[in-house]
Amino acid sequence: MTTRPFQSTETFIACFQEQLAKTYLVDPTHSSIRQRYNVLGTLVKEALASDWIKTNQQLALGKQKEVYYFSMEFLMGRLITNNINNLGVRSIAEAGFSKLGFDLNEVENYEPDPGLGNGGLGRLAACYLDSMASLKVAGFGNCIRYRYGLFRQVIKNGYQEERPDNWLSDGYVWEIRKEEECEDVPFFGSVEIINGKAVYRPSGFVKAVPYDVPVVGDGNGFVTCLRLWSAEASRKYPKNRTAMDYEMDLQKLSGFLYPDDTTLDGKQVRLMQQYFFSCAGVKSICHKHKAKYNTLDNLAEKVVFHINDTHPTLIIPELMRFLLDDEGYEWDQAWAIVTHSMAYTNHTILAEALEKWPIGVIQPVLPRIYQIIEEINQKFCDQLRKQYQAREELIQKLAIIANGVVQMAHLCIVACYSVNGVAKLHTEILKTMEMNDFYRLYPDKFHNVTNGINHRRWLIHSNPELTAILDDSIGDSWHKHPEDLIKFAAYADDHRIIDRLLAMKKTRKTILAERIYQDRQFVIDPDAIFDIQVKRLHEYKRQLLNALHIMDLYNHLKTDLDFRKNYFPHVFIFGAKAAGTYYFAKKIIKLINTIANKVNADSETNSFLKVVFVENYNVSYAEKIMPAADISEQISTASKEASGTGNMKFMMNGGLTIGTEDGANVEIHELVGDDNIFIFGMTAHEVTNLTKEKTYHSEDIINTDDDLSLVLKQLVNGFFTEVDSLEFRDIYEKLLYDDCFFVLKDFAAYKHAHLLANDTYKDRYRWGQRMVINIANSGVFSSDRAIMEYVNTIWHL
Ligand code: NBG
Repeated sequence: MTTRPFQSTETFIACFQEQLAKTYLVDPTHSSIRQRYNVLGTLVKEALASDWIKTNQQLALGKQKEVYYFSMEFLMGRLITNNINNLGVRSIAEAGFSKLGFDLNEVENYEPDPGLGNGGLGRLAACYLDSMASLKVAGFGNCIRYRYGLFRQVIKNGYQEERPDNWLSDGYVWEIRKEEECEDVPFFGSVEIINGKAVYRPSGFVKAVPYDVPVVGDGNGFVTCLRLWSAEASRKYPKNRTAMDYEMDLQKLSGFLYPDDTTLDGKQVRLMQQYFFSCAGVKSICHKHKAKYNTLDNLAEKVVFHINDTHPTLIIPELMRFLLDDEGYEWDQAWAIVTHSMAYTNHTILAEALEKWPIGVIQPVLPRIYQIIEEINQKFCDQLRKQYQAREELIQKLAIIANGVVQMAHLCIVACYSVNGVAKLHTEILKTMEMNDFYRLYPDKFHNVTNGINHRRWLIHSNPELTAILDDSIGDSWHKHPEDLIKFAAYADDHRIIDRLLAMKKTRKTILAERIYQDRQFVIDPDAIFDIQVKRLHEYKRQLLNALHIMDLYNHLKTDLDFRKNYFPHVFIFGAKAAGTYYFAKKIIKLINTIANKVNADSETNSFLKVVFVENYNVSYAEKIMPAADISEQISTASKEASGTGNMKFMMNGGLTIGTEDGANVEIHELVGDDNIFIFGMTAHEVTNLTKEKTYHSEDIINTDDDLSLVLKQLVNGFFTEVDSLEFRDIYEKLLYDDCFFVLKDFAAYKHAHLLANDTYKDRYRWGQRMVINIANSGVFSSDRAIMEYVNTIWHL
């Protein structure tokens, strides 16, 4: 194309027409939304190409340090809006489309929302990539190009059903296949020792093909990328597989994203996926580095490998393998490079999420890698014995390999120069409890970087109404310096601003209500309180507490007229996917939908109380939901939620939190003070102690709380006429006999927090003041701040 499409409205229209004709042989009036989307995407990609090339050239010349962020998940959301905005071409695209009679929003909404992640961890990685590009930090993502993302959720008869997320069905306009940069990844086979050197003979290879997706910085001409690896047939074909079997293996390797519960089923495939992208990523970084510097001696000076949770841990032994076997380094030299270039972030203390690979699984699949892990372990244990005079008992506890399993977190802590938690409380728990022995061994390795969210996506793009209020009051410096949002605190007594904030909330609630109506043909009133809990479905997140509380509210509304008089109408909104094999979580979805059917159908109370479960909650749905909440539910059992990031998104959009002292809620609480958040329930300390003491019996609570006792009975006594009375028996029994997340223990406190919120909301002006305080203090939760902390305290770029 000779003309630059985004020079003017005219050039845009001309280029658009030309491209449309070239690709699809249609003129604009006969084009479909799909065609318009693909053509617009192509023009935007062309527009960012020169910046992308320039950035790569600068980085090649500049020889600055780079960071490679390895993560099994990147929940990028739609990129078109981001790219158009960050390139600064929105006004031209908008004007051009309006002349052509098209709706830009409609076309933007056509983009598939790739579900390459489960939840917070994957979305965090995406926010971090955006911040890196926007702050001109040379950072790149590494992940798998899953053919199918996390399932698409359908609710049928109140139950979750999982459908394939076929996000690549029509191609992906942003990606660029880099055939020239493929890497072979070996699997299985045997290792021989020849002249004291290990020689690995894999039984076969898989070709890893990189697809690069650009990540465009905010108006700064800087473009980095997310590299997605796809598995294809290698020329070095495994001898013992038929073509058909081999094709099946490949499909599994980059076929599906695993949901975040780890069942034994499919463990080997998951491990192979982890090695697949770890190996390809490490090799390609090393090859690039060698081409640039002619040596790997200075790798640790120029490269940081960041390990996002333990899933990419295998980059540690893989880099060792590469240096030892392919490059001929001695162990100590190689180990020095590895241990000076790797950093690890821990995202959970939940035992079931801390990865442990049975030796019987890892050794046959990755024989050479397993050998290297064994040697690392051996040397580490020897060092504990000699240098620290550690007792055998402690050595057993800290060992990387013990009781027949490889503990990936231990490997990370031993090999990485930095280990960080994702919120102050979480890091404290790591240091004083979960990883205390390691902390005493390596106190200097431990850091905290509280998570952050990308304020460009979660405020500027998702909430233009609030953005306008902020720009009019405090100017727009906060777009580049989100910490400037604090200036907004000066408006806490400004009636005009508070009126505008309340109007903004109403607008955003109306927009969400329309979306919900489109999806579920269900009407909700934007004048009611929107009380929202959206996140993965997990017992520790306690959607069940929320559900039981709604049942209790309903009982009161039915029987207590005074209560009804005092109750401000509420709409409770849920959004959550449960892992397909997580039986209990799926039951909770069914319960929420059953409660919804019951209360929504009751004409006596449904002007006060409605319940909606939105289907297929994902990033683009979240963009509509986050700005629309009056109340944000962050009610995990204290100590269990490492940070949470939804809590920050709601806060930034003026939602007030009902929450436990958990994860980043603690820091939100510190910032806004007691009056501007509704904190309730047990503290992390209390949870830990009570768990240890084993003295908690939920029956004792039920026996003294008639309301709660009634709610529990209703789970099983035919109260829900649409289901069999056995439907929720398991929930009932779990609560009664094994309430390990203290749902019932926190029930009364939760109820009280809700009453307080209800009363507070009635004074709309005071509520608006609280919104101001929350918004003003949310700047520190920008991912720009988090990335700068990584840059300064961990990556040292
Ligand atoms: C999740 C935590 C959240 C946290 C995100 C991002 C995993 C393993 N962990 O609390 O549960 O906000 O990580 O750090 O998904």
